[in-house]
Amino acid sequence: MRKIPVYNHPAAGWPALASSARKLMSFNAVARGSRSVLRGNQPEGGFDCPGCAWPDHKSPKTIDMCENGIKVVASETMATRADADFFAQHSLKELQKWSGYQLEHAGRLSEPLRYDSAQDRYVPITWEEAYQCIAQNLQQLDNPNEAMFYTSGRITNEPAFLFQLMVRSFGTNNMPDCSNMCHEPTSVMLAKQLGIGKATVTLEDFSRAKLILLFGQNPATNHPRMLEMLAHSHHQGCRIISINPMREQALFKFRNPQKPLHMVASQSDKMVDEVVQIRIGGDAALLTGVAKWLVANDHINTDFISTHTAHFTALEAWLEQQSWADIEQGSGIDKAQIITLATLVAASPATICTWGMGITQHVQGEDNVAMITNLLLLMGMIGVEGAGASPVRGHSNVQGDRTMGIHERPSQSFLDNLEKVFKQPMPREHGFDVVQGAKALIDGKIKVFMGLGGNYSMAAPDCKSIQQALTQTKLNVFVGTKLNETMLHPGANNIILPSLSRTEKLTTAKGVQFATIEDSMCQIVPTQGRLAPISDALKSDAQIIADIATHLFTEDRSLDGHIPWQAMAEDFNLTRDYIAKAISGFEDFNQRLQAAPRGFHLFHPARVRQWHTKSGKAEFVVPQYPITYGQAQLSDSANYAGGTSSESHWQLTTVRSHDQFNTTIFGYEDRYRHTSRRDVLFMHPDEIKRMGWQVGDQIMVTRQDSKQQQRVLGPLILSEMDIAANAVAAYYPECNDLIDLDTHAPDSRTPAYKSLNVVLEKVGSAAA
Ligand SMILES: Nc1nc2c(c(=O)[nH]1)N[C@H]1C(S)=C(S)[C@@H](COP(=O)(O)OP(=O)(O)OC[C@H]3O[C@@H](n4cnc5c(=O)[nH]c(N)nc54)[C@H](O)[C@@H]3O)O[C@H]1N2
Ligand SMILES: Nc1nc2c(c(=O)[nH]1)N[C@H]1C(S)=C(S)[C@@H](COP(=O)(O)OP(=O)(O)OC[C@H]3O[C@@H](n4cnc5c(=O)[nH]c(N)nc54)[C@H](O)[C@@H]3O)O[C@H]1N2
Ligand SMILES: [Mo]
Repeated sequence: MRKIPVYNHPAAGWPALASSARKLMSFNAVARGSRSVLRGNQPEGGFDCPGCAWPDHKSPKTIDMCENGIKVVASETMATRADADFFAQHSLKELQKWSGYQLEHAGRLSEPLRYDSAQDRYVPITWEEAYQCIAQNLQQLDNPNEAMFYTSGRITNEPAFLFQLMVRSFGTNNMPDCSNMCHEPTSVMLAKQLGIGKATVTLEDFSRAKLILLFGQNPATNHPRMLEMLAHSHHQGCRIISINPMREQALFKFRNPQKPLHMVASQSDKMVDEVVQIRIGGDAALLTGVAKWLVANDHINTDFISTHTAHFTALEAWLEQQSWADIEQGSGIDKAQIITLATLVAASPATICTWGMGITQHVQGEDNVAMITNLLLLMGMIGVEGAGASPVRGHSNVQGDRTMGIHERPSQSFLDNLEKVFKQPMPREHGFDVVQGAKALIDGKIKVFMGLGGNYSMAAPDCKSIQQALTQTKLNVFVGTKLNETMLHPGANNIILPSLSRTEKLTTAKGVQFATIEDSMCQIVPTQGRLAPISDALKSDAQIIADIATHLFTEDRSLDGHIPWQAMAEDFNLTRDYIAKAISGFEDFNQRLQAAPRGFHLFHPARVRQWHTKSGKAEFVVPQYPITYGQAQLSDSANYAGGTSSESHWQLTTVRSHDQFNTTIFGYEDRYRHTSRRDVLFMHPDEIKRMGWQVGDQIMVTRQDSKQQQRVLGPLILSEMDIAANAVAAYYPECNDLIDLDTHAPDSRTPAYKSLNVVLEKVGSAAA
């Protein structure tokens, strides 16, 4: 086997600090950015990092920020502005050709803008004109369901609460959000199995765990502060195993910026002990093998199962039917290795399963989550110290936005409460999620699109069709901090509203406001920006929503009358008092924050073994898809038109580089994967050799979608990576047009971004 270039250096450490410093400089953010970094994730009076949703480590003496958090802050705090002068210089036609990197570096949006088709440019507009245009267009719709309101998970709780209230007061539940593309299979399955769709662990559990199974996650890049926790757990004697088609090199050694010896004497902590290098989409098959062995060999917790669970016999019967041949084929792992893993699970008194997008973004995403939960239930690992389910959320407040009611399928009891508190009817019909909304947009059924943050058309599948559909609407409204691709496809009217970022100070007539977020482990944390806003023209997300509501709900429509929009935007304590009345679990919200300025943990029934499920017990669930699903799809795809030999059929997974935050591209360097470009296709060196190809070759990627249409990307440049056989990887979002709107998990409808069957064809050689 050929040697793959490995990243032998520890993760984090000096290269990370150097990279952060470079980033602050490249963003023209040194003074503003460095001041704000010192206040990031600090217990009192600072802001919660707008990066990922990993909880704060609460050590008051240290700076609890990571390299990639600093990049996000640098991006927010940059002094350059994409202002009227900028837009006067660049037509939309020109900007449409810009890369994500260029758009990101154009600077902060700093005044309200509307698109002027005569000049093909964005031009300034007053806030008042913008609000009137929005209110008029919404009021003129035949039906509120002709409007759609997207949210991205950066938005803090208070504006999120106001947003869902405004949208529902208008009369629709059309509220797709980034969760639909992210941890929706987790939310759906955990709710079904445990009664609540959230992590059952806290950080303290990580200190006590004896075994951590890390599924489909790359924390060194996406949750770097988690490395510190993993290193700590490892130091306490915990075994950590990564289940991933890739050997993510940065998971092996960690240089902790908080430890002086690591920085000056080149020491490092160890983290992951082993990698189970499964096939793409092979997780449910692997877990089936583990569960089958545990049940067959009586290594399960029968007391817990009989007291706390339902449907064990159905799972047991199903496990019996699964053959080891299918398990091996589906997972790509041989029986002996699966038994070794099962033995570790059997011996562990405290097991945490933690997971990311490698689990959820598959057609079998819900099955994967179900099998993880099944494993924890078989072992009685819910509601005990050091154990449990730890889905690691993406955006810093994606979990909180959901809790606040950003949901296209709200529960009836949530709506009942809103009606009681605000004394007006709320729409009951389910709204559109991301893929349904995109289809409705493409079918011309959506006349007004509004995005509160995010970059909908790049994050979703079928980007080009969505962008084309956006040009057919009556109005698109974007509330954002930075220019992005979705803003460049104007409908009849197109408005950009610049919002205050999380690091900036929010001062209202009622004084300086702080907001709150909910992290991945149900901790409600206050966040307060300190920096002077980049422009006086900015408004907070909450103020923008309140202003739209005030213009929208005129006497004629008289939907309003009971909701003090302006007062809530000016005084977040008042908003929190309403949240306390409307959302269960938030009783005495303000008082609890006063008593615990660092925040508080939301009650989590499954942690105390209360099961708010259909059966009143924790539920085992049998997977819906055959465990060989991914492999069967792959061999089906061998019949593609365009495929020349079975060897050219691959599964493609799409991942984040070390230098991006979702669709925001900070730079081109993926340090841990040895590349400084984004148009790469990663493949194992043995596979490159098998194909007779070379590193640097140009490869076209073709995918036949569910409507038998060919989607083509490339050429991409072949690059080496230690990745499973038959698997290739490339970067999101450049790949997103390969993905169609029909390839998704069945209930959550999360697109299968992580398992795409593709045909590869060499179109040019390295030397050329
Ligand atoms: N710096 C930075 N931080 C971020 C983000 C960012 O873009 N940049 N994004 C935020 C968001 S919104 C999210 S959701 C999270 C995402 O955090 P992650 O979930 O870590 O993100 P991904 O890069 O999508 O990759 C997940 C991992 O899944 C693996 N994988 C692919 N297919 C499979 C499979 O079939 N099975 C298994 N077991 N593994 C597989 C890949 O090899 C990769 O290691 O990070 C958040 N934090
Ligand atoms: N192929 C592929 N596609 C994927 C994924 C994948 O792994 N592979 N991952 C999916 C996942 S997990 C997610 S979460 C989605 C992400 O989808 P989104 O959340 O839609 O995307 P982002 O790139 O995070 O959005 C960035 C934009 O948000 C705006 N913004 C930033 N901060 C603020 C703020 O404080 N206020 C306001 N109003 N706006 C702000 C800025 O204008 C910025 O341009 O992508 C999904 N798409
Ligand atoms: Mo995400």
